[in-house]
Amino acid sequence: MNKEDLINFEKEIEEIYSKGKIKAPIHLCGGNEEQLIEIFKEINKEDWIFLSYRNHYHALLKGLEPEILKKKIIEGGSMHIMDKKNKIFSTSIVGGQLPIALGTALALKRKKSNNRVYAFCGDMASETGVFHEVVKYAEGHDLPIKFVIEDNGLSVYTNTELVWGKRSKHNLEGKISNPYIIKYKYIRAHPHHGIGMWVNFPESNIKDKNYNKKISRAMERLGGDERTLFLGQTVSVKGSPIYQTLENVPAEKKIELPVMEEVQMGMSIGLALEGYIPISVYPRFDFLILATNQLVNHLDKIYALSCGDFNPIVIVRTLVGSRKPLDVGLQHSQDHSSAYRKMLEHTNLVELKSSDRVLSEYEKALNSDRPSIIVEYISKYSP
Ligand SMILES: Cc1ncc(C[n+]2csc(CCOP(=O)(O)OP(=O)(O)O)c2C)c(N)n1
Repeated sequence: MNKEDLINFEKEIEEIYSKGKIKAPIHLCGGNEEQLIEIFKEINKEDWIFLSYRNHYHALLKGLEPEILKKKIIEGGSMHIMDKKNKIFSTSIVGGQLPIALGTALALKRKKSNNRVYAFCGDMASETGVFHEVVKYAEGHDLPIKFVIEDNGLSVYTNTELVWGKRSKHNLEGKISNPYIIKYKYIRAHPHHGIGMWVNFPESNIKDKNYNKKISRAMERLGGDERTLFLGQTVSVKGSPIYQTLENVPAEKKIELPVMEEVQMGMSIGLALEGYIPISVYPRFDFLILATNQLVNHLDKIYALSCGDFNPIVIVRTLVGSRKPLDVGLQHSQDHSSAYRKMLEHTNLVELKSSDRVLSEYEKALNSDRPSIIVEYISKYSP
């Protein structure tokens, strides 16, 4: 596959997507042909590649036949292209590929194989705790793995450097000389996902036109309480549905966070110990799973563990992605409400299935003497 082949492949995908024929998110690689072709020169047929949701060029350069890839994309599998023959693994959970890549590298070493592992990830993923653990282990055990950081400076709409505060630049620069790491400038010629134009699906089934309007009103109401703070991904950067619901919340109450779901839950508890009521936002229930340790072992149990001395009130807001007409896939659309109800004893969980209960449920959560999880449904959001 040369530069032109890659560009033509993506042009065709863009064209199909623009007609509403791919009912799932796609992430385009356009603009990065030369950089990726260069990196793939050292990757052999028998090596493994581990990827994120943005994987089309990588899969093609690894050897996946364009027709097979096209079919997978049209069927809605773009965010998790997998192929055993070509040793391609990808996931739409940020950083999810990294520990799996590490395990495969360990297996190759134990088998005395000459094959290697290449794990690709974004610059935000490269700043997460899991990245540091995985690189440290790989270095410490001389594993046959390389990490390729695709540095576009952004995490969806969030500026990776700014969101970590003043030490971020130092961290990123420190990685350049590491022999386990390849880092290159990734040009974002397209938006994070999609093609930069709104695609209408004729079978759109939004019935509850007031749903997100009421959520915005509820957020405004919570924002008016002096104890509240709002934290999470995309709470203060334009572009996401979450941001839209928080537009009327004062800017100084919103704390934009890096991708660090478990830390976010712990921070929310810590803020609550000092009397704040954090509204801790998780854009998908599937990402809240990463915060389950702090949620189940701490937030839910601190009241009992401290014999009622501490009673942190946190309002967790999470969203279930849609399956129809846009299907965001198995890693972005799961509703784990019943499983969480089984795990939680002290925390209320509310599934907001219709707009009539939006205001009252958020009001209840604000005045409750327990933490709350409020589950919203993206399929009910109007554009
Ligand atoms: C665990 C998890 N948290 C949040 C998201 C939402 N999300 C999807 S892509 C992305 C951006 C990650 O940034 P980076 O690692 O720099 O990747 P890139 O900008 O190259 O896509 C985020 C936050 C997710 N998919 N998984």
